[in-house]
Amino acid sequence: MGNQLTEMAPNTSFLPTFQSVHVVVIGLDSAGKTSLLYRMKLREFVKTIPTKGFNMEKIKVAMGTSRCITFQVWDVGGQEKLRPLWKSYTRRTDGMVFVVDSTEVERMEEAKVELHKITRTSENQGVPVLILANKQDLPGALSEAEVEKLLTLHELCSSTLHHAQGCSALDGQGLQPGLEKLYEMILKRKKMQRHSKRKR
Ligand code: G3D
Ligand code: MG
Repeated sequence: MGNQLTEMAPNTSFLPTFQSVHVVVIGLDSAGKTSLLYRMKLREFVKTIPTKGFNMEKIKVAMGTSRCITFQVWDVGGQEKLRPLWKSYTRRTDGMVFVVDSTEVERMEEAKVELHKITRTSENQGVPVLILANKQDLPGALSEAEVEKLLTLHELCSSTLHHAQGCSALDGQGLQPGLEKLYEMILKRKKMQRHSKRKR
């Protein structure tokens, strides 16, 4: 479920380890961003209320057996009037997590527009994106392949590493592999940036 660049980088063990990464969680209102944040932080499903501003948490995630990475996660409100703020939170971020409610087929077009808009801003050129197809525990949830198609991920800029992952904040499935993939994409991008700096 990714683009060519991500598939070219299956093994990152030769790369240096970055201990802390800055990640912003965005997506339409009610997609499950805050629930996912607290599932990652507390390893349990927490009853949420709509996010008016943002939540920030530092989350330690084990990567394989020898690495532990701290994700500094900003969860930003997804209501329409709050979306212009996404730009300021995504500035200088290492990676983005874009969450969709996989049961809301009718809102996929709206999600697609917002995803493409935020990845095209000049500050976010090439910032890796993990697309979380959330609420996989519910009947009728679209698969990650269907979400990938409806969000037209193949139309994202070729320099934007991306990966679609099904998950559920309710039971936690899909989160660990999704975060591992995001971290792998972040390392890959840092490596590409170092290479292009050296060439200059
Ligand atoms: P947001 O932060 O993106 O706006 P929330 O979304 O985390 O506040 O979640 C919105 C609603 O979806 C909440 O329900 C929450 O319990 C539910 N939800 C989030 N993730 C999942 C999931 O993986 N599975 C299921 N079944 N429900 C989920 P309410 O009823 O409070 O609106
Ligand atoms: Mg929220």
